[in-house]
Amino acid sequence: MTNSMAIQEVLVPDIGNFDSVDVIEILVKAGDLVAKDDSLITMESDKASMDIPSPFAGVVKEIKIKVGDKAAQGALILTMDVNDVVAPVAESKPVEVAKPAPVTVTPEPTRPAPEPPKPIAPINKPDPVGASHLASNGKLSHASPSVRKFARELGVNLSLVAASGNKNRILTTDVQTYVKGELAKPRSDNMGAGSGLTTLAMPVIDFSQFGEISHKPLSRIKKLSGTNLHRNWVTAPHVTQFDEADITDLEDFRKSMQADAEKRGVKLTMLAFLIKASVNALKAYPNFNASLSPDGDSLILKNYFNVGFACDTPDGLVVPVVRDVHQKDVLDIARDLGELSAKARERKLKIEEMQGGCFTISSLGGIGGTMFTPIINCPEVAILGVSRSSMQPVYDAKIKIFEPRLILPMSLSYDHRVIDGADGARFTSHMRMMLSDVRRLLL
Ligand code: CAO
Repeated sequence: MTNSMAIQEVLVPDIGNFDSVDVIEILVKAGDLVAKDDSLITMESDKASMDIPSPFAGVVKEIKIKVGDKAAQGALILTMDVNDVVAPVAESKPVEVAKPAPVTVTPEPTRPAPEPPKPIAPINKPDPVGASHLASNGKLSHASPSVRKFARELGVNLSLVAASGNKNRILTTDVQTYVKGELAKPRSDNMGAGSGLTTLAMPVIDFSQFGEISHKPLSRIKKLSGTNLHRNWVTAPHVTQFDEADITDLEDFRKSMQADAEKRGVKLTMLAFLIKASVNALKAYPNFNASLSPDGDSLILKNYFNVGFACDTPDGLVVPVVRDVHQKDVLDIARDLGELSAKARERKLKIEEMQGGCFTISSLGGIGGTMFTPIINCPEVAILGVSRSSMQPVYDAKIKIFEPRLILPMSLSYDHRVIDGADGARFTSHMRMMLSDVRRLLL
């Protein structure tokens, strides 16, 4: 049926055994010049998707259907001004899945019989309703159901794909080219939603061209800790606050207690005092004894005080945790340190002995170095690094003299999302105060 000699109605053709099918995409708009067989809309049932081709060449007058409608055979899709380029189909044919039925052209402008849609492709997941495939040039991009399916499977947005086919049609090879191009681009690492981090791909270099090489596989611990350290490094914005503590008196005290501790089978190390002092500082600055909630909206404050310590083992770095430090004296802490370190080196640490930490200390004092920037053991929010203490001249203003004092370098890295710089400096000042005054520390 025609509204005038030039205006033709385009109806949903025979679409096979489907009563009512979703319209998932409108591929043309009013004013578009379409050729016969150009896709007009895409329909999708729960089993198949199909493009409905234009039975005529002409100019689209009015779209009579919209995305989200359900339509059956005979439903009006659009009207088209065909002027004198009418090419209606002679007879209605059922849908053929593999190939469209041949079209017979008659010169009379009769109501077009439904034409078979393009081959049916099984569906994966429809694109978001209403998401027209507008190409970068602003025109609608066309693709067969099989190409759309292919793109959906790969998660490719067809509007971003350059079409090389006839009449701006996107071909399978166009989708492949697009994917190859995207893969070759600098990689966006999976570092949490919205991280926005883009890193250059590491170049693959054959080092043997420069000299002799050999391969050494990474230990399981090294692989695991490497992945965690990398995540923590890129997730938490780190700031490292450096400070120094005068531990002259503390070291004298430790040495004076050493023999007594040994009798009890304990090696009284500086680390035990550091752990004790850190809990005092965590109590004074509770935001350090916290974790950021997963949604990033709040702080989870902890009323327990478990302190982890980085332990160097032949297999790599592990972090055993001394539990309930606030309920322990320095000797208890030193005993725990000795036992946990021994277990770590003998690979006998249990998982639960490495869990539940609130704060971590990484001591390189026994090895060397002046300062370093430790990586936070997330989801903790801070870590204290200590380096090798050394005798330094310290000016005593009261007696106007330089005195040799044992100075311990400290490096506190904190998560700047949680801790402000002022609190970072307050925390290390508190540590300095505790470590320089044994009485306070042991109270
Ligand atoms: N300054 C100077 N000397 C120090 C010191 C310091 N800050 N800390 C420790 N020492 C000395 C000790 O007095 C001891 O000397 P003696 O043998 O003469 O008594 C010696 O260094 C070795 O100490 P230790 O290793 O027995 O004990 P510790 O408490 O210092 O360390 C542990 C224990 C488990 C922390 C350590 O063995 C370790 O594994 N450290 C490496 C941690 C690490 O790898 N951190 C980096 C992680 S990446 O962020």
